[in-house]
Amino acid sequence: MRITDARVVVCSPGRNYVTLIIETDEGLVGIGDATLNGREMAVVAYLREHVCPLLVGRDARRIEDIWQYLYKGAYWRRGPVTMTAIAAVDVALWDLKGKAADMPVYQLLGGAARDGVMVYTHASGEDLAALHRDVQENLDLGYRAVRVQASIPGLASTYGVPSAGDAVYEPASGNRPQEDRWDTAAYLDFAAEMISSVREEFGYGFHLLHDVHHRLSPIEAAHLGKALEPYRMFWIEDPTPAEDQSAFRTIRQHTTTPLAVGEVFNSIWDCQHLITERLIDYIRTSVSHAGGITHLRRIFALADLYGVRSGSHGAGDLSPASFAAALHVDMSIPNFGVQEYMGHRSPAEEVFDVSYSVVDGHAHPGDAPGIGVTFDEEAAARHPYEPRYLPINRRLDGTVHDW
Ligand code: EZ4
Ligand code: CO
Repeated sequence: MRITDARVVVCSPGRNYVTLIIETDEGLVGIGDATLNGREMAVVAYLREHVCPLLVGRDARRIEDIWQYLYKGAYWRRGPVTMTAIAAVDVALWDLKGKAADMPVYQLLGGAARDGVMVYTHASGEDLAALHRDVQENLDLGYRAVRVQASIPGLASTYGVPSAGDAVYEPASGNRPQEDRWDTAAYLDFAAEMISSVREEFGYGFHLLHDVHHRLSPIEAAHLGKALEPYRMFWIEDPTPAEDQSAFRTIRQHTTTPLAVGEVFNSIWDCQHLITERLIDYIRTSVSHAGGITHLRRIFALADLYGVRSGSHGAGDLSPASFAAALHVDMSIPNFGVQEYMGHRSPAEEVFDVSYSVVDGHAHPGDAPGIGVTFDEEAAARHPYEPRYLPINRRLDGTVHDW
């Protein structure tokens, strides 16, 4: 099965997605997600200029060889742009392999290790009453795990709290990012109040998660973890910027609140010490940002050796092709923890036709061959790319703060 064409399509059906399409001489077509939120066109150029021309003529069945060729062969290794591009190729090749075998990808990965994949959903609100309404709605929909975020009193805007009824966190800001203000003290006081209010209102019959978006120092994160211990969190996510893996040792020494990190990681080397020194409980690397199914499985296999479970990133900026690929991995690994599920903003469904389903808080990839997602290029052309950035975060004195 030779690759005859590899091309990249950028579209914005509800938000921006970059999709790699690989065609073969057997008439089969595979797709992979190459979206890197706010830096989309960098991956487009990497693929178009440096990767697609190298794919044409190659044997599409040689997934591992092509992965190594693109990773080791480039000399310049790792990094979000490179690894997102390689991920898109890898997922498209797994999609093709599944189609050639007439099997869903999870069957090729060893088959179902569980009946379905527990997902966690997002609940948020401008205040605690609005957050509680959203939590109730999600529990009514059958979700068993809920991530809660609410606007921090006194700050003009809080990331992760979309305007009512919307499902996108990035403000429509055109060619420049919006600038938000951040106050760690206000956040720390409010976070404990928010989490305790949710447990008081709804009890302990579901898993409770919270995302810190890398905004605390290690000792501040330790303080938060300790403060939240009574509320039996499923995890606190991204408590501190994680390029310094040793920072987690400080947090770990002080709290039993489970820790999750890794949505911005792109390689096994970003989490080697976090895993082997048991500094975290969940590794959040995603299929589309951490080198595809091939590399993500390697990360999860390492994590399994050390009792660390998966908890892949699954926000709406990861396209339906990415979410589907994640579900195939989640279904088949022994150390699955939870899968993030934010859903996709309309009209994504015009462009991506999916075989996966989410029922009672559990997702299943479906049994269509490959990853089970088809991409409609004509529909995509109706929704052209719109530049959009993640916001910048500044402290009250104007200093640029961590994400
Ligand atoms: O900020 O996906 O857990 N989810 C998150 C997301 C991320 C975006 C970044 O592109 O933290 O909202
Ligand atoms: Co996150």
